[in-house]
Amino acid sequence: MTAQELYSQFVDLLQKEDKGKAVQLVLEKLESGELDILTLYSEILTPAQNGLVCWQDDSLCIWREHVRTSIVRTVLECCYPYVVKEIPKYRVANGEKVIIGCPSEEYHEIGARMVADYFTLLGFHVTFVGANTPQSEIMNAIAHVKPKIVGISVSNFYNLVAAGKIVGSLARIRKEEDLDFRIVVGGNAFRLNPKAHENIGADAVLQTFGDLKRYAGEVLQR
Ligand code: B12
Repeated sequence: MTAQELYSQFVDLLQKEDKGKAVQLVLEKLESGELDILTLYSEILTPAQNGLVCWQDDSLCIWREHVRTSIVRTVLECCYPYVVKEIPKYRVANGEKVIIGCPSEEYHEIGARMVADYFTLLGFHVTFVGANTPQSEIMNAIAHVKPKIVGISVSNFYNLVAAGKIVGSLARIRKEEDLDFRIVVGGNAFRLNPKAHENIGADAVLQTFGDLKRYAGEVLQR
């Protein structure tokens, strides 16, 4: 079965809100080796999520978006053993630490969650602080974890201001306390605004697994 066929089957199950069969389909394909994590994330789950469109007058759409996202979230969590199993295929790091999170009021978490798994595949130790995390808590996590990379995910354009404040504070403590970490950003808000990462002072904007792998290789070689 091609990735395109699997995508169609998966979206059909999402539309029927059949969580059991959606999870089963993915796990069977991963177990048989017909599917790998990168194909699943980039060619099936990401387009399935980003293909969701709600029109303003559709009262059935938003709550259904919640249901579908929750099914995708379950699929992601069930896949974690396969993420761990595939680390030897992609490893560039040796347990160096990464923190991934989203600013306050940013409730879109699937992109951030996938990126956390991308870093795991690359051999990093990942601390996923998740959606809607206050700036003070992100700072507390950094003081405790002492990461090599901090990743901030922003989907909604309006949360770029909050992301900018976090990046500004991160850059300040990095300088004041002579810490050695990179600040990377990603997500829909940066895809639509190609200069935004420069304006808020992030070290890099990354979106795909390929971007991450190349950047991680450069950071670790320094
Ligand atoms: C699902 C969804 C929701 C769900 C989210 C549930 C959840 N728990 O995550 C719910 C229903 C809650 C929701 C709510 C809202 N949403 Co919404 N949502 C979406 C939708 C359809 C899919 C998002 C998604 O899951 N994508 C899948 C992931 C895997 O893709 P991704 O985020 O692009 O991530 C990839 C890369 O960008 C990258 N990446 C992501 N983050 C990072 C971080 C780093 C560090 C790196 C390196 C890489 C990286 O890696 C990922 C894998 O490839 C998008 C559509 C879209 N095109 O984005 C709208 C969208 C993001 N939502 C939108 C809006 C407007 C809203 C609401 C304001 C709607 C409303 N009126 O209430 C609220 C806001 C909530 C809030 N305060 O955050 C707009 C945002 C537009 C804008 N202003 O910028 C979008 C674009 C829809 C649209 N076309 O209008 N939403």
